[in-house]
Amino acid sequence: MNKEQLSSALQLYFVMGSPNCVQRPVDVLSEAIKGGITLFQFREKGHGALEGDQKYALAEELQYICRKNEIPFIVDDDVDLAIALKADGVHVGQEDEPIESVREKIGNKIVGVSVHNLEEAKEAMQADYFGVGPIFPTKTKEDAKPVQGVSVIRQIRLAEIQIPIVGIGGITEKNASEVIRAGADGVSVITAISQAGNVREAAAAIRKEISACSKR
Ligand code: 3NM
Repeated sequence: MNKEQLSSALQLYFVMGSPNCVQRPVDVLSEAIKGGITLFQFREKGHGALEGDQKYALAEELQYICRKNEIPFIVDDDVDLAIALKADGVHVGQEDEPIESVREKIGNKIVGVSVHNLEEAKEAMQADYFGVGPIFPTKTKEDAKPVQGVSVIRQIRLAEIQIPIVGIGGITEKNASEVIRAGADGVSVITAISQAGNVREAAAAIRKEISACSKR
């Protein structure tokens, strides 16, 4: 996947694991795909998260749904799982494995890195994309850094760093366009899709907002 294709795939990046769902994760993912998500990250974290064989089995099921629908499948944090599943990529945080070692293990697959300021972005120039957050208040990540709005996205763009960016944290249909206008290629969303009464409609509403103000 080249940079243009990745930028396009990042438009509506749905992130989820079983603790984020009120319905069955396979149903949530299937409905989110029908609503128009463009990329998926399996993030099995938080209270009640599956481990071991159960985590692996759920990852396989979700990857199968992604493959059938040509949605790239990214694994959060767990580089060994990403390699075992031949996932399309992996996403790592600042506290996870360093990007150099991830890159060495995973080769030319997609590597995303969470960054919270310009300095971290400059240290992670081997990344294929940056996840910048938390943009808005979120209840999903217990150890989230302080909320900073869209300012870090603007700073990275002003520094003429061209790596694709997704904003994350508290993003909904109502505020997604602000993130794109600040210079992001897309938005990463957990709760606004995974816990919506109608998952398909929630995804479609966010996708519509992004398409309306996209640079393309
Ligand atoms: N990472 P929701 S915020 C997984 O700031 C994650 O890096 C963040 O969930 C960061 O869409 C976050 O439910 C949680 O707010 C996003």
